[in-house]
Amino acid sequence: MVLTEVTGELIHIFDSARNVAVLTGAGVSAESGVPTFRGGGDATMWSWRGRPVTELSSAEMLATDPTLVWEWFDYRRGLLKELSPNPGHYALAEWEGRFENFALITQNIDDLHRAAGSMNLLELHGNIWRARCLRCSSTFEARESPLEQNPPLCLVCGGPSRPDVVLFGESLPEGVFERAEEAASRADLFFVIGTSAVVYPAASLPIAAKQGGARIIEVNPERTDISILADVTVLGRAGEILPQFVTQRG
Ligand code: BJW
Repeated sequence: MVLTEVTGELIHIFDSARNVAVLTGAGVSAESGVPTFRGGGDATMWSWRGRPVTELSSAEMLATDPTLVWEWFDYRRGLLKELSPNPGHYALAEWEGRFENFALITQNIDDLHRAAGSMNLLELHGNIWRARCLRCSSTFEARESPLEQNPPLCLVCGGPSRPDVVLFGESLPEGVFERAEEAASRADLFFVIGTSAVVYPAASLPIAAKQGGARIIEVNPERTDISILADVTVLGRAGEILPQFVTQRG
């Protein structure tokens, strides 16, 4: 079913759910001004020095030119530090306390869910404000923007670091996907919000949820690869649709 607003029937499904899991992607941050990876809706897309994101955010680029990778992330951090959460992020933070179990799983590295107040967050692809030591593997917060040195040096051993994010061709951090899969499998309601659902293994989570018996609600201005699996696709912007689940309750 395709809708353009939150109906009474959707509110009823929302209110009766006990185990809720949510997968978000770049689209949930689009209304905050964060570019997306593949466009969609009227979102702007990341671009930098005319190079594709798939090349800049790749394990190959990190191996051949780590300085350039840090410059690309420094540029993005400069944009992100000026931006704030939007009503979609705030609605999700508010949902956290409403259900018996609630898991917010994000592919985003921008930290805006946390800035909105979400606490139980599973970050599948890391966080742009963290660095990881290439020598001792410690992770540490690295919030200076612009960077004082490239690469930032490890706070524990002084070794060079890399952004603590999952680049194309890299594996997800240990344990986080397993926890996300567990939450998806036990969900009775699963939201897929603002993601093109083409990057794996994140895109397999709605499938795990469906196999576990969950209803799937997608929120996106456009249909995606996952729409065929969704019980309902609400065509619209996350920042406009998500607050309706709360404000329209009777
Ligand atoms: C709105 C809106 C509004 C607009 N409101 N919505 C199985 C099958 C096929 C391929 C693979 C597979 N398993 C693994 C792979 C390979 C690869 C992959 O999936 N490739 C595909 C692209 C084909 N996966 C990996 O490499 C992963 N690693 C892995 O699997 O490890 C095991 C392994 C190791 C070695 C070899 C093989 C396997 C890692 C993936 C990591 C992805 N990293 C990135 C970059 C992070 C760092 C950075 O930011 O630079 O993560 S890629 C990029 O895509 C980023 C995102 O998190 C991710 C997903 O994008 P997302 O969020 O969906 O954004 P968009 O732009 O695509 O979509 C935006 C959506 O928003 C659109 O639909 C709009 O319509 C919508 N929208 N405005 C709501 N207002």
